[in-house]
Amino acid sequence: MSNSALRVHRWLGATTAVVLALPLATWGWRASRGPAVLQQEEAVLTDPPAVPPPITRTRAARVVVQLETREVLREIAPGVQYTFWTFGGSVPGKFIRIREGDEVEFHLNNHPESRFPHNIDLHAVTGPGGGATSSFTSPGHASVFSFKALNPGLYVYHCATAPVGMHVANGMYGLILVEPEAGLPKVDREYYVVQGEFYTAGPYGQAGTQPFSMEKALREDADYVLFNGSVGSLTGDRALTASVGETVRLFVGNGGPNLLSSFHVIGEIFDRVYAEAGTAVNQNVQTTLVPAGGAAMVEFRVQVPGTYILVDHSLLRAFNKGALGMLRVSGPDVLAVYSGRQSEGIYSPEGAAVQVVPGRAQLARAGTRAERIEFGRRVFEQNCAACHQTTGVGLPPAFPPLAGADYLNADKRRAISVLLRGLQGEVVVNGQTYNGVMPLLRLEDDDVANVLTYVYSQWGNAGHEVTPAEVASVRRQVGNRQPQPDQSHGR
Ligand code: HEC
Ligand SMILES: [Cu+2]
Repeated sequence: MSNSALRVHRWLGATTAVVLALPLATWGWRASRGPAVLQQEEAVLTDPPAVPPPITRTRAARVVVQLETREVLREIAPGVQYTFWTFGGSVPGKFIRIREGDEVEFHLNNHPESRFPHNIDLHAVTGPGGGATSSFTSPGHASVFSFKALNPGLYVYHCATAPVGMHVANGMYGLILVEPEAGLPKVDREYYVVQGEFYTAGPYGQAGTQPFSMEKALREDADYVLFNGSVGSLTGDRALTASVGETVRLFVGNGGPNLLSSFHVIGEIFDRVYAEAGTAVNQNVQTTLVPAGGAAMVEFRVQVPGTYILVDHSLLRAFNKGALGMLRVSGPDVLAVYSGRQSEGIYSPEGAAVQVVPGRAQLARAGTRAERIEFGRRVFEQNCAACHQTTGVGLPPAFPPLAGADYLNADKRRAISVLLRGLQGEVVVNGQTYNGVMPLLRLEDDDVANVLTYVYSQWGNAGHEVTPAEVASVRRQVGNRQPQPDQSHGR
């Protein structure tokens, strides 16, 4: 919507219908001579590997996009749980498809059960921050901004809330396609595949709930390198499919946060690659480089039946860290092109032996101080270690220490209130000034009591016990409600 249209719109809300007849008529008259009034529609969004249908409109439209950020506990590998932060519940987030020239009204909604604020930077946006500055959204809130899609192409979007690397490492990325005015050439199948790597406290395949490891992320030492957010997301029953003779287009992205992808399909040659998802088309390509925060469109015709393996050709990532998917092509043999025996056993994941253990039992309430410390350790690993580090030493100058921290040890009620309300602005810990944002984590009273008792019991700290009753008392004082227990987050 243009600025003047926006003004009219706001004015509409505040004025009576009678007074409005005149300016509306004036605006309609101007519209008939000036830019056409755009037709409005809601964008169809899809979960990977599905892609919304091609756009058939021949004119620009005003497209409304509704995207929700959600934090979900989900399998990253068989028997291994991870709390993913997502755009729409999946990794990568929902696929958005618009057309060059469209005006997009973007709504970012942060689910009320989120623990963190989020925002979105779309590489398809021309404007500071790609939308990030206009879309910072706290849990349970929504924000809206508009942009015009000036350049066609396939673009990455991602969260850009600090610590940015952590939000992206947890899965906050996806793709938005801006179709050129003339549309893309017609193909039989389109799929959505995004690579991203994950950094977990335990090594690849270690069973149980795995927290994010900031230390490993800083070293770029990934435990998992994945297509579409989990080991096996595109294998077995979940393989992509096509029939002999069909044309396939893959919208390939790389969320990173750190690694480049050498994207390759074993047994196929890309007939066409829109390298870096730009406009230039390269032909007859074996492996295409997809940089972190970048994308590519690859197209090929499948001529021979069988299973084709999608990999990052940095091969230990493919066979040992998860970056392996499948495209199953059905149809009659075409011996003139390929005469060999069909076998599926050659290219399959090797992994580390993945053990499956029963899920962790629901936590009981702590009865003793020792239990409180034990339960608190788990809360700490899930919720605090990413920033304050497992050893509590923090990561100056971004994250203050909890180990031997004068700020923490001086005042128990103040520490409780930091957890209940978050903390921002300048704070001095052990003589060093920090000026960051500690997000509000939405923990229950028991979890706050347990985690602080754990923190106070470690690293030479004061040894205080914090009880749920004390937390409840501070909560009444600062006036915020306890979140309801739910199953959707790691505890
Ligand atoms: C996303 C990163 C992040 C997470 C997660 C986080 N914190 Fe913090 N924390 C910070 C930052 C940044 C500050 C300093 C804020 C400022 O500068 O105002 C801080 C400050 C604090 C302080 C006061 C300063 C000090 O060092 O004593 C305490 C206590 C604290 N955090 C405890 C926790 C606990 C316990 C958890 C887990 C339940 C946690 N934090 C989770 C980033 C984080
Ligand atoms: Cu985020």
